[in-house]
Formats: sequence, C-alpha cells, structure tokens
Amino acid sequence: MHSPSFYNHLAQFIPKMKIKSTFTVKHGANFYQNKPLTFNKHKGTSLLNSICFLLSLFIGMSSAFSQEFPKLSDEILLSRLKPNTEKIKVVIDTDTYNEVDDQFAVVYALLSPEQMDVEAIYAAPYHNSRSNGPADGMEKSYKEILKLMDKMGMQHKDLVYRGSKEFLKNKNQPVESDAARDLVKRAMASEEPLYVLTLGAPTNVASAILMEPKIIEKIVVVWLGGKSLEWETAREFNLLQDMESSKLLFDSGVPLIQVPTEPVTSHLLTTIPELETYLQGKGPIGDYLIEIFKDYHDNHYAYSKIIWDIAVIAYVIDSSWFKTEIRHSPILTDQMTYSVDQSRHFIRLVTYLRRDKIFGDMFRKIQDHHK
Ligand SMILES: [Ca+2]
Repeated sequence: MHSPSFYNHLAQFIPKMKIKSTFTVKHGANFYQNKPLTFNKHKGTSLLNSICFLLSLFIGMSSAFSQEFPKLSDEILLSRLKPNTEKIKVVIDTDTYNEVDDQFAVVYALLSPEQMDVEAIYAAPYHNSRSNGPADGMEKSYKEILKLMDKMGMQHKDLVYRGSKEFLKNKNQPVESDAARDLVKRAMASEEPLYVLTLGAPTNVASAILMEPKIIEKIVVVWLGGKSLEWETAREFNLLQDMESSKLLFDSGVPLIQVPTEPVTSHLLTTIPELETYLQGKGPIGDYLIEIFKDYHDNHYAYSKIIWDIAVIAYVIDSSWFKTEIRHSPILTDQMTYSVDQSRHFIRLVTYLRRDKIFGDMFRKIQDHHK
C-alpha cells in the first residue's frame, strides 16, 4: 500500500489528468479507508495502458529504494516469540539517564545472572528536560551506565557502548554508532537467538537492522514502547522520539515482543517508603536508587512513580508473571495510531503483569548483592 504522497507524486507525471485519491486514517478506529484512484478524463484504452505502464514503473522504482528484509516463516517467527524458558544471552539498549527507571532495569538485569548473560549495554539517545538533544542524552546515558556498574563493583571494560547521536532521519539510512556496529557483529556471530532488551527510542536497534538485515534471523527484540494496541493512541515517549525506527520494528518482520506502557507497565508503581523499607542501607547501589528516586520529584506526599523499564527485564526472567497475546503487527501511522492489517506478520504483545512478583524479585536480588 502506498502513501498519499506517492499518488500525488505519480500525478505530476500524468499530464492533463486529474487524480482524485481519498486516503484517511481514522483516529482510534483502527482501519484504513482507502478508496481507489478516480480518473476524470481521457478514458481511452491506450491511455489506460500508459497508466498501467507508469504505475508498474513507479511501483518498481519505489520498491528498489526500500530496504529488503529477510522474511521468517510463520513457524520460525512463532518459535522465536515463545517465552524463553532457558537462560538467554541479552544486550540492553537503554536511555539510562532520561529519568530514573532505566537505572533499576540495568541493575536488575546485571543481578540476574541465573536467567541472562548481559553481553553488552548500549547507550540510547533521548531528548527531554534531562538532555539538550539526542547526542547529549546518549552521552549522559553512557556515563550513567558506568556509574551504576561502579556502584555495584562490576567491571565494565568492553561491555558498554556509545549509541546513536541522532534519531533516524530516513527509513533507509542507519545512524552509525559503536552500539549498532556491535549489535550487528554480536548477532551475526551468535549461535542462539540474541535478546535485544530495548528500553528507549529504538534508534540503535533499527540502525543495526538497516546495516545488516540478516540480524532479523538472529535476534528477538523485547521493546518497552508504544501504548497497547487497543489504546486510543500509540503516543509514548520511546516511540514518538524516533518514529522511523519504531515503524521499522513493526514493519521489518524482526521477532518483536512489545511491552506497552498503558495499560500494562503503568502498574509498576513504587514509593519512597517502599524503597526505603527494602533498599535503604543495601549497599551503594540500593542507596543510589533511592537517592535518584527522591531527586526525581519535588513533592512525594502520596506520590508514586512508575518504574517502567523493569517490565522488559522481568519478562525474560519469568514470563509466568505476564499475560501475552500473539497479534498481527500493527501499522504505526504518522498520526501515532495503530491500524490493522490481518495479513501482516505476528508479534507478541504483553497485556498484563503481576507487579508484586516483579518488585519482589528485584528487591531480593539487590539485597542479596549486598550480603
Ligand atoms: Ca527507558
């Protein structure tokens, strides 16, 4: 299916002809209303032949410019989307300093060696009040990862990589970075599926896929991004910062487990009294997590904060804490809504989580690390 701009583009090349095309996306209604082209003049057969020729020419040209991705069979795709039951290899892609939830997630992953080998951590770009742009956000995230590992007494040599300094500008043009290059190299060398735990705007991951589309056969992306598919909008921080990369996750056919914010990870609330009960005095990392949580908000009276990103880590630790569904990958529109095409490939969508199991496991691991 081509965009309205494609038809407008086509119209320039068909002289003296009026093309009327209606193509609208209804907010919240989850469908395309796509009427066929209506030709008002010159109805002769020879002209129709010319139109067919031009159409085929343009369709051919447009596909020549678009990226070709390997297509997994339904059988292989569904097997990749099955919840993992064994220990897995992971990389973590994190906009660590954008607020205070990535820090909990990185710590939680590093303290779960029985469930995952963390092979690399990538700093992801972000732009909000805690950075002056994506490059600054990435650099602050990089430094935050090192800080966390220092506080945990862990070596970070050859483990942490700088990521993209900008978001994807063009759906066919990857952003060069150490992180994207490492992901390509690591995925291609991996005998088993490499889980890419993606906790921010997915620029590094999308860039790696564009650099080497064959990694689609090697990775499983678990992404904290977007709202759930029935929500009235897809609008969410990770998704909206880099729409081209977000679309690529849904369109490329890469095995994708989507962990949406509302109404799923929005249940991962905690408070200062709870954190103080379980983490106060539990080593430099326990104290640091409380410190950044306190600094994040001025008035903590009856205040709770969502620690979004730990959902992705918890999912690969124990999927029995979650409910999920296999769905057709949605079409993410420029209006940040999801449209439905039942012929699209499958993704797994997380629909529910057990908040207490997740916080309980994370608190215990931080306490055990201090002993
Ligand atoms: Ca994040």
